[in-house]
Amino acid sequence: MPIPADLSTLLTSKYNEAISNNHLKFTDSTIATVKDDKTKMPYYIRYAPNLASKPERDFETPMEDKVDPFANPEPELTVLDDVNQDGQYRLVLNKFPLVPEHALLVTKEFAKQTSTLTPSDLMTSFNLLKTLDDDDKRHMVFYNSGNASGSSQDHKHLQIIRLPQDYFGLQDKLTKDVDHYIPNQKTEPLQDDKVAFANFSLPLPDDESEITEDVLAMSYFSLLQRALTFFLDWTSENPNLDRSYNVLLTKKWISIVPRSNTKAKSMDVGFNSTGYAGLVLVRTEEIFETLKKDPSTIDNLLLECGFGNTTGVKADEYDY
Ligand code: B4P
Repeated sequence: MPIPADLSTLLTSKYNEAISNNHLKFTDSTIATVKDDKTKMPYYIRYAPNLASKPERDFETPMEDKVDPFANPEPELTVLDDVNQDGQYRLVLNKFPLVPEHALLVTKEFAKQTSTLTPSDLMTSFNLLKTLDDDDKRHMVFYNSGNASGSSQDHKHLQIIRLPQDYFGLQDKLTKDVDHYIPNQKTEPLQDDKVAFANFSLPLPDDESEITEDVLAMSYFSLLQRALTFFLDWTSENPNLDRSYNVLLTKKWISIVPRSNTKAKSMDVGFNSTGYAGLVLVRTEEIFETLKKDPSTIDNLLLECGFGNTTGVKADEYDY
């Protein structure tokens, strides 16, 4: 069954209702748009002071003792109880958004956040993008997978947010005017060579009718394969590295970034997938001012939470 054509209206009315009934907590933020002259990377730095008091992610409590907010999501937050009418997914409003109408695509049955995305996860995400995007609004789906990816909930969920107006980020630049292809032994995915961190992207076919489960799955797995090479521990020097990565998807491209840490070591800044599209979240004024003054610092923070750029190096020749 297709996703309801009036999803955008449904989402807006559910969100407005949840706000007025205090079922979700919107956090105010201030935005600065900056550009790193060295990498040409544009950043949206979002400063949300009220998040400073939010508890840190809880890695101590065993999963079975944690409350799973997606097992029985609140009806007041549930936009679609059965997204495809096949018993697989719910669409739920994010209870703690910074961006209005931020929603989560959640599996009905428990699945782990570390599990790979299925063709159906990808197709459903793409169909949501197709239904929600219009001439004014563009959205991005993202998936934080693994302990170092910025994820805090263990129940499988993808997230969908509206991108800032006129946003044109790393992946947009990289895939512009490039035809869709699937990397093979001879061709690598696209990688922006100006930024310090490893990033892998592919343009999707221009003709949306060609974007099938197979196309999305092959694109995702070819990028994932590159990302996972960072976790092959040939030397056993990093026995504690677990497989963490971010997936970013729009109607035009798919991108994967392998992750080494949730938070940078040199500054108290953490990233989820959004950071690798240039959407940076900070919680203190001091850090906000520092990053605004010198946006090139952000590239280094993203590197600290990812891996070094591998442009020009074949996947089987990576040297960590
Ligand atoms: P995860 O994948 O586990 O983690 P996350 O997005 O980093 O969210 P986290 O909660 O750790 O937030 P953070 O302080 O970094 O996603 C879990 C999702 O489920 C989150 O969206 C969470 O809010 C939501 N959730 C938790 N309990 C819920 C419940 N009972 N019902 C419904 N939803 C529930 O960041 C705070 C918020 O800002 C997050 O929503 C995050 O996604 C968002 N954010 C981070 N960076 C951003 C950026 N640059 N721009 C816009 N928004 C950003």
